[in-house]
Amino acid sequence: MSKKAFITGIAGQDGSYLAEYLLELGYEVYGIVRRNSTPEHQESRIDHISDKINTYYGDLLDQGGLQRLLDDIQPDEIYNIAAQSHVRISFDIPQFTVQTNAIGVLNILEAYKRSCPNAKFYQASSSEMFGLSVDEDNSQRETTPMNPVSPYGCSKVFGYNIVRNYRRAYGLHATNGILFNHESPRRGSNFVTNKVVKAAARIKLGLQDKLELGNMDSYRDWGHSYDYVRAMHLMLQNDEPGDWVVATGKTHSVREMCDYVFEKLGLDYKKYVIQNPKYMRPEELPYLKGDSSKIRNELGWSPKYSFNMLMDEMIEHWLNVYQKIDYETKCSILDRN
Ligand code: G4F
Repeated sequence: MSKKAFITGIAGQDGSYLAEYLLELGYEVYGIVRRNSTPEHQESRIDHISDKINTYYGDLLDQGGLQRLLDDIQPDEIYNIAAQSHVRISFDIPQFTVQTNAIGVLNILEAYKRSCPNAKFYQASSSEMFGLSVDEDNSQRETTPMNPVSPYGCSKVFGYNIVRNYRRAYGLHATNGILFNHESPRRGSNFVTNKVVKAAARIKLGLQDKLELGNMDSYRDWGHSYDYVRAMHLMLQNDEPGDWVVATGKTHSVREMCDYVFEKLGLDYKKYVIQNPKYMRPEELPYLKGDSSKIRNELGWSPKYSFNMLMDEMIEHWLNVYQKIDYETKCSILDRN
């Protein structure tokens, strides 16, 4: 009999790659999507598999609704990937961020404990939890103290700790993946990698002339979402639950990323990129580089994508999208600029 997986945030970047991956492995896939007054594009990342998966409206803030679904579905594996995932926006909407990312985790843990305690549970924890902490060898790992610098980071620390608490207190197979930044062509356009790649492709094709960014001197450890959803699945195949860092072990500044992307398109980023304080954060996390030795040694995970391969895939994707647009759309984009 095939295994059943339940995914919160199934319509997001990670949810869509995870759903595809689990379908390939023969899983029955279920997931929830938040109701939105503008349905267009809300499920665009999962349109191509919509006839193979089962989606429902649901929300991490509605514990009763989550419990009813888990009662009915009785999944073998639960992946809690839904979140208010934008760090800068968490300064604008801190209460909503904490409700969703902290209380929301508690809600789904309670529903899981009551409805299907024999299932395995994955929590999307984040490298943003480390904040200002860096070990002496310039890396962050499972043992690095957590010192978050954003409402988002603080909310994720609660989620991480409550998962560990439920694991020990109730003997649940509840696991944290501490994922460093992970990107793809499906990344939301207001995260820095996709914002830069889309703009560079448009500048190359004459559809845009400037790109406004915030802090260009922060460093991130960027991997590919596809590699990271494989890690999520691996963690739940382990007999014991635990906490695992998932990272490439390489770090680049936003400036270096811009340099790579624009140069790939034959452009000099310095001619096009300007800094706008609007995109700066009230407090910045300056440096992330993950040590993922634990998951590599214990579970045999390793990434297939390098930083260059990831960026190249994103560049190719957006060049294709913008090269295909017709004359009328091109004129309207130029008007908007
Ligand atoms: O792409 P970002 O918005 O990602 P950030 O803040 O690192 O968060 C992402 O990774 C976390 C894992 O560590 C996840 F938990 C979280 O959900 C999310 O997926 O920003 C990356 C860096 C930051 O230092 C930011 O200040 O890019 C800098 N940046 C510079 N200009 C910008 C911009 N970020 C955005 N979003 N937009 C800019 O214009």
